[in-house]
Amino acid sequence: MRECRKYGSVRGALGNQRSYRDPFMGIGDASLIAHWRFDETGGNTAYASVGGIDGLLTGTSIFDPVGGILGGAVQVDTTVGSRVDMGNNFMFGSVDFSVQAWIKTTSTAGMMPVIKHQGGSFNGYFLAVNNVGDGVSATNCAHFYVSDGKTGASSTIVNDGNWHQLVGVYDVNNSETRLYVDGKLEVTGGFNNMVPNSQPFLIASVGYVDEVRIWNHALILSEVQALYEQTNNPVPEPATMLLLGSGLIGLAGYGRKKFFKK
Ligand SMILES: [Ca+2]
Repeated sequence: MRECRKYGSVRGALGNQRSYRDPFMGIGDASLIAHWRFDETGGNTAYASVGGIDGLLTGTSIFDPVGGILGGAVQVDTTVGSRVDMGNNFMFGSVDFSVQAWIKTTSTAGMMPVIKHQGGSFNGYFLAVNNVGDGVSATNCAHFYVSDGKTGASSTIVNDGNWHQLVGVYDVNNSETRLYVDGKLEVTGGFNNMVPNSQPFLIASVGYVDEVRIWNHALILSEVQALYEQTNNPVPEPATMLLLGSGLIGLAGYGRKKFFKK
């Protein structure tokens, strides 16, 4: 795994096209309050599979039906003002919550794959990549911000063109913010009370974004790890399940490896 500012070996690509059934049943279901899959094949609406708040693609934002970590993804470029806009929703008080976005980018521009924030003062929250002017030096890395309680930069480089899972956690009981990258806890940071705003909840990245989720719960390591692992190893498809019963799983696995190899 590459680390920020060290430039070691490069993570293998996870592959672009995946056929899957929902692999997440049971992980944080009770506290999942929003989920966008970005599996649409066209149009300007990102339908919520949980939560009922759809997103509007603005500017040059476009769906890529086969480009996601699971199924399709949305491609956005906040440097030209193109985003996905969920409206003035998901403004929380000082209560536990967690947000996830999977991203794929090679950009060094400051970006917020998830943002609910008014510029110019301490308020709201965002997941950020690169430097976004909040005092965290995070070139090539990610961090999480909640009303100026913020983690430092991740150790993992997240703009290397591979898919990365980012999860930001606001944990009131432990008075901390946390950032997980690719199923691992990377940075624990400071805590402030939430300062509300009336800004829209946006996907404001540069590149691909998939599997954006919000929970009204402070996810713990085992939950984040399970989400990461099950995204990389989706539940076997029905055809594979049949092969399981006939002892041909090795052959199916071989075929799958060939299919996903880049
Ligand atoms: Ca997807």
